[in-house]
Amino acid sequence: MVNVLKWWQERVVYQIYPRSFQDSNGDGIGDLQGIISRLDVLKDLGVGIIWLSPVYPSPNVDYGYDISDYLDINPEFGTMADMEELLAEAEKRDLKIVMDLVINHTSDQHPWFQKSRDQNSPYRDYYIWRPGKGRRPPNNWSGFFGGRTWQYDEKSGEYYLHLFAKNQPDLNWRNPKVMAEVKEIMRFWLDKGVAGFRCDVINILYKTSLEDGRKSLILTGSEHYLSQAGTHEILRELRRDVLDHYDCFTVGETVFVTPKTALDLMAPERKELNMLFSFAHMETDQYIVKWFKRRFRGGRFAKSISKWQTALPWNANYFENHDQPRSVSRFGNMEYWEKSAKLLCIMLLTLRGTPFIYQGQEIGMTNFDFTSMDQLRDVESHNIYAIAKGLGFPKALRWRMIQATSRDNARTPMQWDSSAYAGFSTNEPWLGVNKNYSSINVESQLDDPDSIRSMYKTMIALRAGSDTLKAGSFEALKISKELFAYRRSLKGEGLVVILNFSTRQQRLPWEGAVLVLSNYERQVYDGNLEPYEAVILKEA
Ligand code: TEU
Ligand code: CA
Repeated sequence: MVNVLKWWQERVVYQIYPRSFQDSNGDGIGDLQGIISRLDVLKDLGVGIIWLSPVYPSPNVDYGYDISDYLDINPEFGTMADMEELLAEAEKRDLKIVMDLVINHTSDQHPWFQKSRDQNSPYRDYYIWRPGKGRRPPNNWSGFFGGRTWQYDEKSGEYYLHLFAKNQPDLNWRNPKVMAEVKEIMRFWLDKGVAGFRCDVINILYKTSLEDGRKSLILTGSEHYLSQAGTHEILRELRRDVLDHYDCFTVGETVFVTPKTALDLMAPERKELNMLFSFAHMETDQYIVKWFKRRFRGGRFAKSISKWQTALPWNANYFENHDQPRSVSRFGNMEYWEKSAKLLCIMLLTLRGTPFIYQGQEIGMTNFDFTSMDQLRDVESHNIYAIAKGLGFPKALRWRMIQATSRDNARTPMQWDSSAYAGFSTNEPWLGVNKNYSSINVESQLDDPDSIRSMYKTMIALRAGSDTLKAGSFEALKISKELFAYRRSLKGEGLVVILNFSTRQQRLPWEGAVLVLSNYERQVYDGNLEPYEAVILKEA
């Protein structure tokens, strides 16, 4: 069974947000040489694939997710030679590199867009330009960052569509020239030895209609572009004409998918994506939208995770990334910081599917300790703060919304050691370092067998050596408000994982099983679980 797994199913992925990972030239911005200098510590951790958030030239409105040149490297991060060195150094260590493919939109500074502003340009139809309706935009759609989705361009005399920031014009995927350009971009990177792509908001590429949408608190108009037939055709063509000609994989970032629409995007027989990130489990602690927080409950989280573990033939499992708050602050408990971080580690590495670890998660990095908006850099956070202010939300409430949810929670510099700027840089970084770097950092955990990082290293090795954890089936055994138990089984071996998502002792006896591992000092499992205890049991 296990030898039917592909290498991207066997390996663990580590996501790097290059701007905040390691600065090598003292400009306060992470870069490729910085990443190269840290490859050995990633190899030591045991990961097998590195996903780089975008490293292409970008005006940094959305810090790299607004791309102005797909075939080069952001000079802030280094040169193409540095990228080629990174690929070579990674290969020496048997580390695969995966790039971030952002093809729903470009930067408004991309030459294609600048040329398209001329109505007679051959690039006009690379984007979605429409006349307004009188003085109103072409339709009533709302955007992912809040606010409008059409920007009027004086020079062009028309509006252009942007589902994200106004500096991120949507590409027109009805245009075969766009398809041809993107195929070349993918081949360029695959020919350099890139091992695949994380595909940014990949299920919204094709807009079936530009009609007004049904009014929605979340996204007015999304029924016209979410997982449309045209998008499936695009994904199948990219797979057939490009991806299937390389030993590579794709993981789609797919918004608002259900198990059904997810299967239509990633089931092997569909020949579209190899796997995908769903958001359902990341929405169990919110009301309607992520800015309105709801008390986290392990049981709700467990129910959502279990549903997706059984709904798809393969999962891309994650608890945090560059868009999400830190998982130990959100799903764990700061009073049980170490235990709850280890519980999340044990859960992530024992679920069925490819585990994705985000930089800093392996040492229990926490949400930021900023005290005001002027310390934040994220365009989404500033947009939302301005909208909330316009709606009359009190300042304290606005700030609490941002503190709990801002993407900058995940983007503070990687905490390497207790020296100035946490060893990330020798100068003031582009975004403030969390002051807890003096106690939460890689160096203080590297050689500590009881550290969170050591638990990640142990669990990555345990998974690597276990056909059951890699290829076994998943079965939920118990889900209560604060307890989650499940079984992974393969060829008669059963591994039972029991998680206590609470600050109280819980009891769940399990006969006929021996303790494999706990995040507490324990020789045997007596059915009692300490606060935030996680145990793995092997059934006889
Ligand atoms: O994110 C798409 C997206 O939907 C996110 O905005 C998400 O909804 C939210 O931020 C987290 O719940 C992708 C990238 O991951 C994000 O960094 C980019 O800003 C966005 O696309 C536009 O490229
Ligand atoms: Ca730098």
